[in-house]
Amino acid sequence: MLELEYLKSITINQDDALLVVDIQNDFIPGGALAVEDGDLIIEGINNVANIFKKFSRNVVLTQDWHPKDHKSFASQYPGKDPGDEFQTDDGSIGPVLWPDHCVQGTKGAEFHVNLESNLASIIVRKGRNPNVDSYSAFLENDKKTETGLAGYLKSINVKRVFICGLALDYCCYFSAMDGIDFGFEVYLIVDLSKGIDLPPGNISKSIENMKDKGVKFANQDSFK
Ligand code: VGL
Ligand code: ZN
Repeated sequence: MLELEYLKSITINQDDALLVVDIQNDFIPGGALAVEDGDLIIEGINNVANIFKKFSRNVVLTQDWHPKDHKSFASQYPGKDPGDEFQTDDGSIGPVLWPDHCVQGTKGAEFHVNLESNLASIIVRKGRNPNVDSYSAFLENDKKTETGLAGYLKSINVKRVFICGLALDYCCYFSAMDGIDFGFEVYLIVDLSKGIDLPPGNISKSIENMKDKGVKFANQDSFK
């Protein structure tokens, strides 16, 4: 694994926001698109979210929120299986297909019961267009359609965005990369994020790309 430098003693203020990505039943062991050890980060996320609640009040939750016929689901293509490589020309869907997950209004789409979702100041629901996936909390996968989060954060003067959650190499990763493009100072809280690693090696590749992009790295003890 890549050697990373972790920032220490980060003091949270009103220019900061915490972005908690997709802590939903379907991404937790037992769910449709389970991320290994996804349940183990929830307590730490709550702790950090309470620090943000106190010193910045800006806690953003994202919720993957697909219609039941979403085109990222392998079930939409006869003969295809979850994990199969598949990409539309404009990148709206892919690079792989997923099992049906986080369908609007289902148990799998709900936040995990242990997540203190009452701490949220705003909840961003993404992946609502059946033809376009949205890994990033800022931009859908067509790389054109904004979710509105960047504008919201700018309007309340947020400069630094701290990202944690699921999955490290998809929604956390694309949120971090887009966050930089939108002009934020972006931190990934590494030990409060877990990845899917599909295709294999994807987690280290994502971390490498984030580092090159200027994303900084923290862990849960950085805030104490
Ligand atoms: C995610 C794959 C499909 C994520 C969402 O939250 O990282 N990954 N939908
Ligand atoms: Zn999804």
